[in-house]
Amino acid sequence: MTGTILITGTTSGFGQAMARLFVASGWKVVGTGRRADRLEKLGEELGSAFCAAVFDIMDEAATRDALTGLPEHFQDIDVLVNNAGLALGTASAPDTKLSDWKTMIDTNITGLVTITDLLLPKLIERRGMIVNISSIAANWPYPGGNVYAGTKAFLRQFSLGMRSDLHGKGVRVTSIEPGLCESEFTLVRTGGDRQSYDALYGGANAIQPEDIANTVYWIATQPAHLNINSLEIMPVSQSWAGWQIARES
Ligand code: 8X3
Repeated sequence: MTGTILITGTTSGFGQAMARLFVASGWKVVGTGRRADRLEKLGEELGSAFCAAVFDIMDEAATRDALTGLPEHFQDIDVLVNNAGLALGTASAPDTKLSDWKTMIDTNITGLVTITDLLLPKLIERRGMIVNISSIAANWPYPGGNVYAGTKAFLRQFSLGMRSDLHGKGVRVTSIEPGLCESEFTLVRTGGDRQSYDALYGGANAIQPEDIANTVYWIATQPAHLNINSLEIMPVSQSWAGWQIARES
């Protein structure tokens, strides 16, 4: 089974790995992002099955223009992968910046909802699929997760709600909730701090972007009568710790 897939955030990490895998598997891929140079390079690598759409997902008008401006043979989108998103910092709530919180909400929620809304008529027409990249942070609170985790919980619940709203229309919706994954995502989260990045991943044998690409590919190629509602994935090295208790003495 092949088709046309639009993947947001293909300039690095999960998105780039997905673009490579889907093109290699015979799909047409629309890859989006803000960094034109990176998309251009990916386009050179992947050839004519890849179409770069450069825009900022936080800009509604730019998103609309980019979608309407897609070449005709990339317009019939069967699968939307909402992959673009970010975490800014792991500080405790009193030590975070409100501007960082708003950037995460604008990107992870407002941007995602906007592109989903714009593509919905096409996805309904084509009995398509939406795959939302959430996080284990949606399901399990941890210190420093605060707004990032909140955005990912929104995403998981939005996915399930969309399934209900699209009942009977043949559109499939999935929330994927990955845990510790080695990608540029964490370098963004640490503000480019390579030492923290290395300390986090050292010996952890974390999830790789290709693992998530394989998962999305598996979901996208399930028979049309099956819907994967949600899928939580961790590396074997990651598990839960106990409750924290603030004692009075
Ligand atoms: C981020 C994964 O493990 O840092 O979505 O919460 S984790």
